[in-house]
Amino acid sequence: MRIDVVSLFPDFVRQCAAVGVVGRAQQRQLLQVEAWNPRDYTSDRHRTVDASSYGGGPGMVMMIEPLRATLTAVRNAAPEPAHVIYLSPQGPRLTQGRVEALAKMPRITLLCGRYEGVDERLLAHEVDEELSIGDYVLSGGELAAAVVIDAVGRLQEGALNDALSAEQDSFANGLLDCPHYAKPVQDALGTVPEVLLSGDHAAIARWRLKQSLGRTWLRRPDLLSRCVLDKTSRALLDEFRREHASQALSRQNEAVDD
Ligand code: 4HQ
Repeated sequence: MRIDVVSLFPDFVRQCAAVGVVGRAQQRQLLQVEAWNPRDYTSDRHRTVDASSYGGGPGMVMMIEPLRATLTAVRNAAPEPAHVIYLSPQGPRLTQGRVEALAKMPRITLLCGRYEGVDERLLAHEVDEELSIGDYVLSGGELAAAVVIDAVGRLQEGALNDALSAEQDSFANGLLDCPHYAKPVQDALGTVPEVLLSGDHAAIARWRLKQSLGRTWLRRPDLLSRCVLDKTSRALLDEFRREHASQALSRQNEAVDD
């Protein structure tokens, strides 16, 4: 897969994409990330990319022409459709479902805004999709683009050393991840749940699914209401809820005893 990024800070984008799993995916030629600087597509002496906002007020707006010229160069750099995505809080929020769909595309282009953003006419004519990484304000689209590159890059076939690990991710099944433990078994901070040491793979899978269901119910009930649980999952979640309720009761009694 190829990802082109249009940004006033191309080195920052390249550095973000050079580390960890995504960096390795590039070395393995599973992923190609190219950064483009709109300043290189200006024609004035000052390499101007922004101008003040019509209507007045503070802040600058990224102008049409340098971005249009950059996107033309991007399109001409490879035969596949460029599928241009603008990162902004005005878009629908990025989800793992959308990440999985983007990861299957041969090519995407990420447009990063700075200042107050990009001239609306360029967005209307050159952008296929707008995406937000969350309800907060960044100083530019670069970190949002890095989020997309990371989430999409790690899903490229062969990027993860263990092919199963992508299927076990949080959200891959619509649920939060279960707790994880490493050595030592005994520590001042606590002990590892017994079932994980049992070697009983069916019991371990059951425990993990139960924890995933329980944590999703406790921490993100909004996710749970969106997925349909089969009979086994409903039974496991009921078990978790009963245990949670009786644990809450004994905590209450301890508090009274003290
Ligand atoms: N910005 N999700 C404003 C974001 C953002 C977000 C990027 C700040 C675009 C112009 N992008 N610029 N949240 O806050 O994607």
